[in-house]
Parts: sequence; C-alpha cells; structure tokens
Amino acid sequence: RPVRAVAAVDLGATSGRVMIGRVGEGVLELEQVARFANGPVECADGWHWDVEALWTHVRAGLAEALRREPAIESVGIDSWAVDYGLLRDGELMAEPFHYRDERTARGVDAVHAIVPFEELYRRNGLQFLPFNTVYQYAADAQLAAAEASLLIPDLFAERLTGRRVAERTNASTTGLLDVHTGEWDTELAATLGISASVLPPLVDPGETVGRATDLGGLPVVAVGSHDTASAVVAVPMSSANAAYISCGTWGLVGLELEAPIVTDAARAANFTNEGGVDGRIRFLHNVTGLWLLSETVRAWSEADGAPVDLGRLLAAAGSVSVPARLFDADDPSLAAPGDMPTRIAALLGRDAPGRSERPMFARIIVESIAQAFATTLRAAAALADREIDVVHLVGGGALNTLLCQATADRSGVPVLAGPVEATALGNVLVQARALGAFDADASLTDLRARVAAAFPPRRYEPRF
Ligand code: LFR
Repeated sequence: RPVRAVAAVDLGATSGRVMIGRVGEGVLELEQVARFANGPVECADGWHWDVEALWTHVRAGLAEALRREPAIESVGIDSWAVDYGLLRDGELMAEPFHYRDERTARGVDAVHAIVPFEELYRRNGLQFLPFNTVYQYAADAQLAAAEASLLIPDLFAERLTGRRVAERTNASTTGLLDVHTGEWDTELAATLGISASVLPPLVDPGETVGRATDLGGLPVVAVGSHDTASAVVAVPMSSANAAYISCGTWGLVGLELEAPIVTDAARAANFTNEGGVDGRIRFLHNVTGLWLLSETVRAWSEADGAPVDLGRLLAAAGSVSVPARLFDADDPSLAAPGDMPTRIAALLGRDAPGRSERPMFARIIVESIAQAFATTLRAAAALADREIDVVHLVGGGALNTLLCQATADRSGVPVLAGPVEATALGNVLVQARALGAFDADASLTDLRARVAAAFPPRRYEPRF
C-alpha cells in the first residue's frame, strides 16, 4: 500500500495546531505545519473564544499543509468539547462563549429545576460539569432565535463544506444525546424548551461531511471531533486492564468500555460516559490538569513583566523535596481564569509556600494533580470492577516527567507516557482508515498497535 497523507486540525484550549499525517506500511508520521496560542478572551459580557482568529489560523494552516504536501486526501477537525456557535441566516450570531464563563451557573439551576440531575444522568450518562452544553443553552437568550447550533469542530467543518452536522463523539458531551442509543434525546430537549431544529443530523467518525470548495474540493472527514475521543483512539493500549489519562489543559482519567455505566455509584463519583470512536464508551472523570500550571505561569509572567520559563521551573521543582501538604486539584475555585497562585495559596492556608518559593509551589501543583489522577484511577477501577495494571498518559502532560513519575508513585502502577500528540494522531488514524489505508475492518486495537510501534512510550515504574 502507498503512503497516504491527510491534514489534521486539532484545537486545544491553550493551543491549536495543523498537522500533516502520513500513514503507510510501517509509516505513521506527523509533521507540524502551524501552531498557535488559544485561550479565553474577556469581553464585556464574559469569557469568549476568539473563533475568528482560530479560523484564520486554520485556513492558513490548511493552505500551507496543501502547499507542502499536495497529496493530502482529506482533512479532519477536532477541538475541546461542549462549546458551540449559533447560526442565523448562515452567520454566527455572536462569538461563542468559553466554557469557563460563569453564566453557566444560571443554566444549571434552570435545568435542574425541570429535570433533576439523577434523571439527566440516567438519560445522558454525563458527569456533572457546570458547562455541559445543555446548561449553556439554558443560559443562552439567543438560542431561541438560532437556526442551528454547531459545536466548534462542526462549525469549522460547516465553513469549509457548507454542511451542518453534529459529529457524534462531541455531540455526546452536550447532555442531549441518549447515552444508550447515541441519538438526540429530543424528548429531553423538548422538556427543556430546546427546539430540536437547532440540533443538526448526527454523523459518525469516518463519514465524509462534505467537500471544502476553497481547498479544491478536498473531502472533510468526520473524526472523533471531541479532542479526547481522538486522543483515546491513539492511546497505545494493549492490556485489557489498561487505563488512560489524556493530559493537556484537563486530565481525562478513565477507561474505555463497551457499554455505559450509569449506576448510582458512578453518578456519585461523577464519572462520565462520553461517546468514543467505533461506538466505545469513554468512562472517565475530568481532573483539572495542566490548566493549574499554565494559569500559574501566566500570572507570574504578568507580575514579572517577562515570561516565566516553564521548563526551568519544572527542573527546579524536581529538586525540592516532596511536599507534605497538597490541595484538591478539582476545587471549583480553580475553574475560572484568574490569579491562580493566590487561589491555590488560599486552599493551602498556613502551609502555602512563600512568594519566592516558586519551585516548591510548582511541585505542589504537580503532586496535587498526580494525587487527583491516582484517586480517580482507583475510583474507575472500583466502579468498572477492573484491576488496572498500567496507565497510559498521553498528551502534553507526557512531556512532564515529574508528573509522570508522581502519577506512577501515587497510583502504584506503571505509567506509559506518550504519544504527546495523541489527539492529532487519533484524528489522522481515523481519516486514514476511512481512506482505506488499512484493512477495511481494522479495529482500534490494530490502530493502537501502529501507534505503539511508531511512538514507543516511555515507562515510569512506581517507586513506592
Ligand atoms: C479536553 C476537553 C475535555 C472537556 C473539556 C471542555 O480538551 O475536551 O474532554 O471536558 O475539554 O470542553
């Protein structure tokens, strides 16, 4: 088989990238074409995304990818979940809100007043996150006037192809997808006063969405457009008892299952059942991940008037002794953008390190994240009745050796770190399979074996 080339657009909450992926016999490669910063933008009415800036980067990145590799056969887009743009007369009605904007609190009360959380969980299987799309809709005065609501990757696919669809893995994060059937729960939507007409037809990863007229008719192929769904495709799991942590802005900690678990215990532990590629279930919990570190570094850089070097900070953090006192990485006070060092110090109280002890502060953050990972892994094992024997840590967090080692130490199981660009790889692999780069019936196990061969993970043994 010849080497096939595709383009992957992967938009994370702190950075986005456009990649060329090459797939063939013994070949699985990524070439980064563009990388750009992303983040919350404060406007008069709250925190938004700068979708137009992202769109400019995406278009320029795709043009450059095609210039470098004219053999590209398709493009796939993934991004963070839950956020959406409303369309009327073919135009975006407003800049999409950022999920960290606190308007969602109103939506939570409004939804739960009509449908209690217990019932929601039975229907959609989602952990409670105050920003799940269904809560955002309840706080969005413009929804009633919209023709369609498109999640971020679907919004960009629409701009490229003119087609309005909802890719299923990402749609599963809205709260309006039936966790048992994978179809829109139109009854729930109606109960909540959400018109079914704004919910576009669902498509599955691997289906062609349409053709990008501005890119010479290049097909846009649906991938696991929820970034975490794409990341899980490229977790090189080989053990049936493997767990994963997809660690970027968030640490998504859990298991891949064949069927959802919506028991009272799963609900109480706040575990989610998101839709995966090939109909799998991503049974996981959101742990606040590198957000704590990136927001802290941002605050220090602002205070210093000069960028703080994360690499050097982490190296210094590695040589201080393991802190005795940690904080709860999932504390709600850490969710919104802002002065992270002050908020973390408030949680640590009298044990907070002094202002000059930045390496110690960074170490406490890393250890606290690792501790939350370990606790969540234990909960996942208990809820799914599985003995976890290895944890794959993929995403940007795999570069953080301190975090990988601390996760192994605190969870008591080996950590296999990498690939760093799991999300882009998962995006590429699903497109490549749709193009016929593998046997037609290539399973996720086959795709993961390719990943393991091309990107051998780095192993961290628990030290105690
Ligand atoms: C990770 C992620 C998580 C989702 C959060 C908000 O990038 O997609 O899976 O819970 O961002 O969308």
